[in-house]
Amino acid sequence: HQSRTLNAQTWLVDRQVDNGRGEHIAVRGAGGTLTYRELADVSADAAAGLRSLGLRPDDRVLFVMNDDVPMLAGILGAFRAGFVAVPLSTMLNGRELDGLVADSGASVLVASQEYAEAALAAAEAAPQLRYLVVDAEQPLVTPAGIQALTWAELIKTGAGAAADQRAAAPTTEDTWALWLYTSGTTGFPKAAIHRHANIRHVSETYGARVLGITPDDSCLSVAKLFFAYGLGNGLFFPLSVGATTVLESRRPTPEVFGERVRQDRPTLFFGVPTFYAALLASDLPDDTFASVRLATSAGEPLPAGLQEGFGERFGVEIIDGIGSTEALHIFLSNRPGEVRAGTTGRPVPGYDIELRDATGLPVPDHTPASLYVRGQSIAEGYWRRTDASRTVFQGQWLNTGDVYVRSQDGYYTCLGRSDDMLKAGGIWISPAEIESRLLEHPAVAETAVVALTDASGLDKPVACVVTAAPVTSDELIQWCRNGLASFKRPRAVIFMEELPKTSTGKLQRIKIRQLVAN
Ligand code: 3SK
Repeated sequence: HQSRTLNAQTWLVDRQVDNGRGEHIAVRGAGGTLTYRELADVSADAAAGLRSLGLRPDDRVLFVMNDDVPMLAGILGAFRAGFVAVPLSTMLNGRELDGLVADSGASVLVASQEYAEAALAAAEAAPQLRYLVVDAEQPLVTPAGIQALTWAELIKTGAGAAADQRAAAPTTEDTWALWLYTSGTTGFPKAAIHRHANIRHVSETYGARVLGITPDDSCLSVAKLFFAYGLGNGLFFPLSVGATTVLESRRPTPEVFGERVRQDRPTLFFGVPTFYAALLASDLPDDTFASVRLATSAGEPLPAGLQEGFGERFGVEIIDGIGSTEALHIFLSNRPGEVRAGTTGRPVPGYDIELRDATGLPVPDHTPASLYVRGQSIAEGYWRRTDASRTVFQGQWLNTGDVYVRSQDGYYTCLGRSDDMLKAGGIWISPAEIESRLLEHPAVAETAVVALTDASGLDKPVACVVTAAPVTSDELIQWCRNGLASFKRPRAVIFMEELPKTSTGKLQRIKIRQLVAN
C-alpha cells in the first residue's frame, strides 16, 4: 500500500483559489491583509526561497516568530517545499531554546526581530545551523559558518525563482509536515512528528464536525501558532474551508483581545481557561463578543463556574475539549448546544476513546481510568526519544496520561493526571524541571512542586521547600524566573520542616498535595 499524494499547503490554500475563492480574505495580521490568491503566491515565494538555501526533503525549518503573516507564509512555504515546519515557543528562555534548536538538527532558523538575539545565541550553540533568517530591515551579524539574511530577501529570491522551484513538492499523506515540541506526558521537551495527512484529519474532524466551520467564519485564537491548539485554530481550520484567520501578534491580554474582537469581528474565538478567567475579571463591555457565534476552550479543564459565568456575562457559549500535541488537536469535546459544564464532552467523530485500567483492560462507566485515544492524526512518534515513544504511542493508540471517568450517557470528566505533570495556563509544566532549578539554589535542601487549585478552580504550580539556609519566597521565585521560562515559575513557596516520604525515601506527592491544599 502506497500513501496517496497530499501537500498540506496546496490542500489548505491553492485548493481555495482553484475553487473560486482566490479573492476572499485568508488572513488579517499586523503585517497586512492577504487574499487566498496572495497567500498562495507568498507561500510559493517562501517555498522557493527556502529551497534556494539548499535544503533537502524532510529538513527542518525552525520558526521563532510572532503570529503574523510571515510566520503563516513560512509554515505554508515549508509544507509546500516538502520541508518540516517546526514552530518553537517564543516563551522559552535562552537555555531552553538552545536545547530545542540543537535537538531538531535544523539548518535554518527564522525569527521575528524581537527574538533575533535569542535566535543568534541558539545558533551559536547549534553546530548544524547554517542560516539565520530574521524578519527585520537588516540581516543579523552572525558568526562564521552561519549565513544571515532577512525574510524579505528570502521572499524576493523565491518570487524571482523558476516555476519548478516555486512548485509544490510531491509529498504524500505520510510525508513529515510538522514537528511540535511538547513537555507533556513524559516531562522534558520532545518533538512529536506529524504527517501532511494529520493536518487534513484534524480539519475534517474537530474543525468541520464540532466547530461546523464555514467559509463565512473568521477565527481568532488566544493560543499562539506555536502551540498545536493555536495552529489548528489559527491556520488549519480557517484555511481548510476558505475562511479568514485573524492573527494577533501581541501578548494576550483582555484589553488587546477586546480591541481585536471589536475591530475584526471574529465569529469563532479560541481561548484557554486562564484567559476566560481574566476576561471575566476584566471591565470589557458585556457586548464585546457580540460577533462571536462560538468559543472554545482547551489546555486544562474549564471549571463549570467559568463556563457559565462567561456565557451569562458575554452571551457566548464555550465548548470545552481536550486535545494533545501528540494528537495534533482536540479529540474529546463538548458540542454547541449540548454542553455539560464541568465535563470534557464526548469523543470527536474520527477518534476512538478508551478508558483502561492498570492492566490495560477497558473499564465500565463511572470507573476512573487512563484515557487512550486512537485516530488518524496521532503523531508517528517523538524524534529520537525511543523510550518515551514506546510508552506514549502504543500501536494505533495514544496514552494521554490523563485520568477520566465516563458517565452512562457518554460524557467524559477529567479527574487529573496519572503522572506528576501539571498544566498552568494550558501549558505543560514538569515538576521535575522546576525542582531541579530550585535544587541549584544553595539555600534549597529538598523540594517538591505540586499543583494548587486557585479560587477560579485553575491549577497553579506551588513549590514546597526544605531550606539549608535562610531564603525568602520572592528570592526563590525570582531564581526560577531567571533560569526557566517565566510561566514555569512557582506562584508560591511553602517552607516545610520536612517533605513526607515513604519508608523507602520516596516522595509522597499525594500527601504533599493534601498538605498544600489545606
Ligand atoms: O491541551 C489541549 O487540550 C490541546 C488541545 C488542542 C491541541 C493541543 C493541545 C495540547
